[in-house]
Amino acid sequence: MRSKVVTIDRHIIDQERLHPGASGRFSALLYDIALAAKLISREVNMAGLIDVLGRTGEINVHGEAVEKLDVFAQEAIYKAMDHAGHLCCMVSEECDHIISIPDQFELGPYVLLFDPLDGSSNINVNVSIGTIFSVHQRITPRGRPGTIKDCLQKGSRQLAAGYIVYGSSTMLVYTTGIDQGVHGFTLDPSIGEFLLSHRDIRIPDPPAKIYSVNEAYYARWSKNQQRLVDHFRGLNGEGGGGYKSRYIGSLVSDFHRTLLQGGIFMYPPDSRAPGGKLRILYEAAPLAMVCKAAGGRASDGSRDILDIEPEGLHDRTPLFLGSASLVDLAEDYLAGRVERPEEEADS
Ligand code: P6P
Repeated sequence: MRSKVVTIDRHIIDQERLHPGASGRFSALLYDIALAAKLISREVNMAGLIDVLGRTGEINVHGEAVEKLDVFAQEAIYKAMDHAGHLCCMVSEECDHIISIPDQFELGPYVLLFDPLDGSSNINVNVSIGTIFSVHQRITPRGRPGTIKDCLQKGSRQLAAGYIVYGSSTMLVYTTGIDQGVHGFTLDPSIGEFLLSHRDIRIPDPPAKIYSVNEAYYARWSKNQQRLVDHFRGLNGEGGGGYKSRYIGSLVSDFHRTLLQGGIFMYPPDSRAPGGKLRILYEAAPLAMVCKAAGGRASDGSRDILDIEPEGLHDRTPLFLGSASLVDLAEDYLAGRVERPEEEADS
C-alpha cells in the first residue's frame, strides 16, 4: 500500500500537537531551518552551472579559504533566522564571535548554532556536503541579547539537532530529543517540499562492519588508536577483520552513511591535533544527539560527547560516532582494556 505523503511542515505540526501548550515558536524555528536548507540546496545543486565555484578570496576564523557557497549558506541561514523572533543569538563556524539579532527584530528564547556548509573543500569536485545545526534554550534572562553563556551549553541540553546532506538528493535529518526519534525528509525539488522518507531512523546494531577514518594519519595516532584500526583491518590476530573502510572526508556524508548502515566514524586526536579537529558546538554535539536518538553512541574516546561542557565557541574534540557496540569497543581499545593475544604480547 502506498505510504501517505507527509511534508516536513505536517510532521512538525503533528509533533507539536504532542506537546499541549506549545507556543508554536519552536515549530516555526524548524520551518525556517527547512527554508534555509531549500535555498542552500538550490545553490549547491547549481554550483556547477553558474560561476559560484572558486574562492571568495576571504579566510574564515580558522584560517581556511572560504568558498563562495560557504558565504551563501551563511547568509541564507542568517537571513532566514534573524528576523523571525525565535532567537536571542546565533553561532556559526564562519563567525569568530556570537551573531547578534539586529536591534529592530524581536528576541526569542532559542539559540541556533550551525556549520553552514561543512566539507566545503569538496564543493569543486561534486562530493556531498552538508549543513549541521543545533538548537538550545537560552539560559540568561529574556528581553536582552543572548550571551556566550546561552551558547556554551553541553550537548545533552539541546532541544533539537540535525543536518542537511546535499548529495544525490537533499535530505534533512533531525531529532527533537533523544527519546523523540530521528526522522529523515527528502527534498522533492519539483514541488519544493521536504517529504518524510525515513521515519524513526534506528542505527543498525549489530552494525555493518564499516569503519571510517582518515588512515593517512595512522603514524600520528596513539598506539591504542593504531591497535583499534589494526583490529578492524584484522591485522593483530584479535578476531577482527572483515570490515570495509569508507571515508568520504565530508563529515555529514560519512555520518549519514554510518547512521543508515551502522559502523563507526572516527576523527581521533593525533600528534598534530591532540584535541581533535571537529567542533563541539556545531558539529560533534548535534550529530551526537542525532546518533544517540537513533540508538547509537558518540564519544571523545572516553566521555560521552553530550556530557562535554564547552569552554569556547569553536572548541574542538576527538569524535567516535556510530553503532553503540563499536563506540564501546573503541573506548575499550583506547583505554587499554583489550588484552593483547599471548604471542603478540611476547613479541
Ligand atoms: P581530513 C571537512 O573539511 C571536515 O571539516 C569534515 O567535513 C571532515 O570530516 C573532515 O574535515 C576531514 O578532515 O583531515 O580527513 O581531511
